[in-house]
Amino acid sequence: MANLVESQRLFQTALSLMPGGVNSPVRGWGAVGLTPPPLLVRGAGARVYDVDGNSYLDFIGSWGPLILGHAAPEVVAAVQETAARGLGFGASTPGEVDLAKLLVEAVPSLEMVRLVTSGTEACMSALRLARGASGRPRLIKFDGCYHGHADSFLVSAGSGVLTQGIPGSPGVPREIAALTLSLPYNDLKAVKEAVRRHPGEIAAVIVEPVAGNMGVVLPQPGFLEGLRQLCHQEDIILIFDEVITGFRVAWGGAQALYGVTPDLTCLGKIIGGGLPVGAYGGRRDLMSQMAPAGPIYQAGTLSGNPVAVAAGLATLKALQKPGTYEQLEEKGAWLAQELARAAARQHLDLTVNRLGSLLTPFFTRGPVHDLEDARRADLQKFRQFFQGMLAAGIYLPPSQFEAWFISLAHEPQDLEAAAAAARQVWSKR
Ligand code: KE4
Repeated sequence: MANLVESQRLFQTALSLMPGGVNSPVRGWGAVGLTPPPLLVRGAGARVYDVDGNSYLDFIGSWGPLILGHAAPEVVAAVQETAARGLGFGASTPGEVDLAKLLVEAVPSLEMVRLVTSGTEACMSALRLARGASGRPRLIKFDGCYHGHADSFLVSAGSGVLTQGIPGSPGVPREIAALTLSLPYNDLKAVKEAVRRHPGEIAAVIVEPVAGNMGVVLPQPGFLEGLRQLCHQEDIILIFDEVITGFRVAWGGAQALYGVTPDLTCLGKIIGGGLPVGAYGGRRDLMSQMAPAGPIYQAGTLSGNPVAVAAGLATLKALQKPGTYEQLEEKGAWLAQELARAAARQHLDLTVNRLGSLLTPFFTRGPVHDLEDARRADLQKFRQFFQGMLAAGIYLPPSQFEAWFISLAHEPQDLEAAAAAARQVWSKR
């Protein structure tokens, strides 16, 4: 194991100052039974460096935003140049007009868009819009999908598939949770049954068009199309949460790739290039109901912050280079295949789900099409793998139920190093 003396010291202090020593739970590494997590001080390209001087090949990429890799020169330059002119004004700026224009031109569902500062804010606001515009209270989401930490989304599936949700966290009132139905991902039949049971009460269906928060789980053929058709028939607002997939799986997101256009879309991560930017948008008749154009309220001091917008614009402009998504596809396909081959050689049960540069190796046999399948994964095997890879200098998401993010900065030798480390870890089993 790497020397983590300084991380240990700092993390002990962090533990006394911040809950679990972190500012977001997944960073606590509880799921992999390792403390301290290394405290990182620098990133460059595909690598990150911790406070003790150890370096790692990074497959988290700040949980998705850093599709260009760490400290991409064009992004750093745009941030420096913009910040030197002021860090924010609480007023409209040319940069946010440019970003809004780029998003509306790129993402099929966007006729209008509102910038916010996180994916949570984007999803929370899209839900309020759907409820405000429809006058309906209920929401359908899917088990294993995560849409940020607003109350209505922190809901576990009820006891029966079709019973109303129960609070997924203390602090979420039962009354709020009861308005959310959480159904199995890819189960269109369950959605139809839920809609039948609650006629005229469902404001929205929200879905990660490619799930990333139970590990990567792909939509089965007909699932997204079926949701689109059902929502159209029942006058339910279909929301695609593309916080992960937006500009990750394709320039126009999963909706462009699968040819299914939602009524509203939530974005985040890549559109901020590593700085705090989220966005929600969609049909003009819906978005024009948001204050101050309409009566539905949402606001934010740092929404459209010029420095964050500059990072997002620089990142998106870099992604417009020809061949970008072909490169990401090639990198993802190669690594997924090598992991599968290495596991097969060791007769290890492994299912690798992948789309483009997003992938998750599940320590299980057989397909993973929903949360129930994902939960069959052997978490002890995942934990051993994670620890072995970390010892080999490969920094993976510290949970079986997260996605690996490959960036344009991951060179073939970096992917080979990760594959070689996996072969090594599995040969020692
Ligand atoms: P943020 O509020 O964390 O910016 O976005 C919430 C969110 C919304 N929708 C999707 C599909 C998301 O994946 C996320 C956040 N993703 C997690 C990682 N799975 C962020 C990492 C964290 O929570 O620290």
